[in-house]
Amino acid sequence: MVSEADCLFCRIVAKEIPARIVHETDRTLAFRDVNPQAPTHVLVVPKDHYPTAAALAAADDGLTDEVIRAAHEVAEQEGIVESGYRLVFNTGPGAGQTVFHVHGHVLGGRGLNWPPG
Ligand code: DGP
Repeated sequence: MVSEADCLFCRIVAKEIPARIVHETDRTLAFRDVNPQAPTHVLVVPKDHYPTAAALAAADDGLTDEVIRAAHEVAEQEGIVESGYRLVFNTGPGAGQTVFHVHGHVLGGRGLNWPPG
């Protein structure tokens, strides 16, 4: 596994830091956001360390597809597919990314406005 010792989400993947895990595959992990912005707020990450969505996409080995599929499976589990859910990858500090291990936010369970702030 590609891991970085000082990466918070690598440490969650390694189960060194506890998280409320809701979904797991060989190459992805999904856990509840510690500061939820909606009734459902789950983070989906690749287990390997890629800092941003751009870096993950550039790897081009099918992992991007797996992360998005896992996000949809989380939405199905959470019962938010019919009402609609949002999948967000904040990419770069200017877009609000604070943890540099790529993660998709799965948000739902309430009305979601557009455009986001
Ligand atoms: P972003 O701003 O897009 O990089 O999102 C980072 C998210 O990570 C933010 O919504 C809060 C969440 N987060 C930060 N630290 C932890 C943690 O230790 N555990 C969990 N479960 N979530 C965390």
